[in-house]
Amino acid sequence: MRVGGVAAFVGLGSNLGQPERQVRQALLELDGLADSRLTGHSPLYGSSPVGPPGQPDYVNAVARLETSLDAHALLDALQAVELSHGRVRGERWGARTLDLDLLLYGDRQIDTPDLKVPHPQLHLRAFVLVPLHDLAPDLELPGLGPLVDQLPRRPGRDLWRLPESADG
Ligand code: ROI
Repeated sequence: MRVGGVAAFVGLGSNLGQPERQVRQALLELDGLADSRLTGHSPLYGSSPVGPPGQPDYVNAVARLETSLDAHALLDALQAVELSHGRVRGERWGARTLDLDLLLYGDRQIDTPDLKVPHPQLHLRAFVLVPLHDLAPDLELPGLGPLVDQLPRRPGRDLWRLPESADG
């Protein structure tokens, strides 16, 4: 496979249907995307839901891909993976089996109706910032500056590292 291209970061989140399995399986599927290669991922985290209360805790992680897909083609590919996990687009900010957010696409800033990069909520969400920092501590966020400047000052109780899985 020839890839070469842009480093893209994808946020993974799940809080339904065995969330840890959903996220681990999605990492494998990201590695299998056309014209793309998984070049790393953060540890998995548990997190308290941001948004409407009364939904289960989430599992979150961030993956890095090297891809020669353009940003919109990558978004389409991510949505196909979400659908294969039974994702139904329902209530805004409701529970979901698998959510894949295109967080960053190289150093590009994209503002189209269906795709905004960097992801508009990225700098507000510890469940994205902390795993992104594990993976790429020196990252610059286009239009926002150094990732480290956006990190929460102290670790919150709403985000915790999950143990490595026994089966890798
Ligand atoms: N809350 C957490 N903790 N993790 C998520 O991935 C997540 N995703 C969402 C909303 C509903 C905003 N809340 C979340 O889309």
